[in-house]
Amino acid sequence: MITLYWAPRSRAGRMFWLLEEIGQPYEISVVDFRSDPPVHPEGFADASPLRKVPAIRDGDTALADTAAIALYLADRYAPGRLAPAPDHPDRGPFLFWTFYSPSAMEPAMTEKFLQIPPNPASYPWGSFDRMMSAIEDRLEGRDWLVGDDFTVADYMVGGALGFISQFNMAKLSPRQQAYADRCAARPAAKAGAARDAEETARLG
Ligand SMILES: N[C@@H](CCC(=O)N[C@@H](CS)C(=O)NCC(=O)O)C(=O)O
Repeated sequence: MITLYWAPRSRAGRMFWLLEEIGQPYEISVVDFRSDPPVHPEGFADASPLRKVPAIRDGDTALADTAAIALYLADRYAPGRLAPAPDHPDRGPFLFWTFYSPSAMEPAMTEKFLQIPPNPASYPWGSFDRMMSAIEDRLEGRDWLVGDDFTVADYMVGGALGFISQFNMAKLSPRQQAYADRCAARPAAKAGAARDAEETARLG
């Protein structure tokens, strides 16, 4: 059984969507990083060296970070469905877009949120605007980032676009908005959001 280390009102909430896409049974273990001292359940520190959620444990395997977890679960439980096989021509772009979220989107979102002056040639993520333009270009004539179907690359990028919109960091272009809506309309995304809200309400 997969254990999800989860905290309310955190990035771990989006993990329910992924677990619903995967379709494997899972349980949750609650992390309270807002209390002083924080409450870290058994096994959490081992799974998440930075003590960040989300993290998971799956048998003898434990790891953290949304993108790493997404790739691990897709390769293990939905190969060929949520992740192209290692020898498939789409695998390269799939890896690029799966890790575009932690490598470019998250830092660019921080730049935007903290109003750090852009320095595109020096910052590894370019700039917020360059990061968004690359998504705009990639989505031209495509429903999904790689191939003809949803993969965990879309889970990562579509989910991050959802955050950008939800926290009013920027207005999405019509193409980006349609794509983010397409991702959010997936039954697993809706079921995951409902489960996150339910678990959050349960904690009060
Ligand atoms: N890149 C990471 C970011 C994880 C992250 O920032 N988690 C925050 C909650 S949204 C956290 O665990 N903060 C608690 C802490 O740092 O003590 C991911 O997507 O998994």
